[in-house]
Amino acid sequence: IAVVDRLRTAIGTDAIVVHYQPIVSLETGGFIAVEALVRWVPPGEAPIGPDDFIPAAEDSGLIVPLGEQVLRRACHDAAVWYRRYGTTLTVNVSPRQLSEADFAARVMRALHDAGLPAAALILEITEGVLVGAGAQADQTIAHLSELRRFGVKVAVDDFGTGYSSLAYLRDLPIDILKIDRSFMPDAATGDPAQQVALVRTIVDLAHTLRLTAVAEGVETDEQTTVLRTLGCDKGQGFHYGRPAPADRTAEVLAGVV
Ligand code: G
Ligand code: G
Ligand code: MN
Ligand code: NA
Repeated sequence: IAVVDRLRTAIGTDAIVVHYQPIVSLETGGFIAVEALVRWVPPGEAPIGPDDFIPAAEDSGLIVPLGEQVLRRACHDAAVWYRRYGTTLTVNVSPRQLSEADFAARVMRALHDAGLPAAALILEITEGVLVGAGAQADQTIAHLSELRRFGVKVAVDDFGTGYSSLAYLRDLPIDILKIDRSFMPDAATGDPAQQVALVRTIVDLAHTLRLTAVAEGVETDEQTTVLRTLGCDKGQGFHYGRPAPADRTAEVLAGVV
């Protein structure tokens, strides 16, 4: 059976699972947020990662109900974490979801039903979503602007790999830049001084635009030290924690493990 037909059957069932990866404050070291990352676990089979089904979900339109399921599940799980620890939630959204006429209403309903305040939610979009004139980009910008008026924040994911111009970054309704993990300094792959200078440039750009800088793909203590020195606000990566199921994440946040 084609992957799309199998996925269609899985949506709405507990074969769609949401894992959470911690995001830390580089100032305090504390876990301050989690990113929701979807997995598909067909009964009796190995889990399938998002890279192997999100593209098909986007092409087929299944990303709309799938994304809604992930958003609702994640808001529900995060509501208790937010009440207990102030942990915020960041959720990836696809261009297709953002172009739905009722996108903002769906997000507000998910927040309301979960009892999660709008200020506890961040939506992650990719640079491409906002770039380029046209009705679709206008619609997306209108949705994000509306949600921001309620306190929802917007993060640009994988920053530095796309095509956003400085004018877009200045003018668009965004709050956070997530620096793509390919920019993390790595002695094995290049000139350390140049790598660090590049990260510094992105962090300074974020701050010049009054945006929060989040480093992705942090895997070592050395990288953490560099990021703190550069004044990067937050970090995410295997060094702080891998994506984990909700029950495990609850234990990590509680300090049990
Ligand atoms: O979880 P990693 O573990 O493999 O995620 C791979 C990619 O899939 C990431 O780039 C992430 O942005 C994307 N992704 C993960 N979960 C979701 C989701 O719920 N919706 C969308 N649109 N993308 C997701
Ligand atoms: O594109 P996005 O940032 O939404 O995706 C997060 C993806 O990055 C997930 O696939 C997640 O498993 C992966 N990831 C998270 N932390 C690290 C890390 O430290 N190193 C690497 N190589 N991948 C990571
Ligand atoms: Mn992301
Ligand atoms: Na990313």
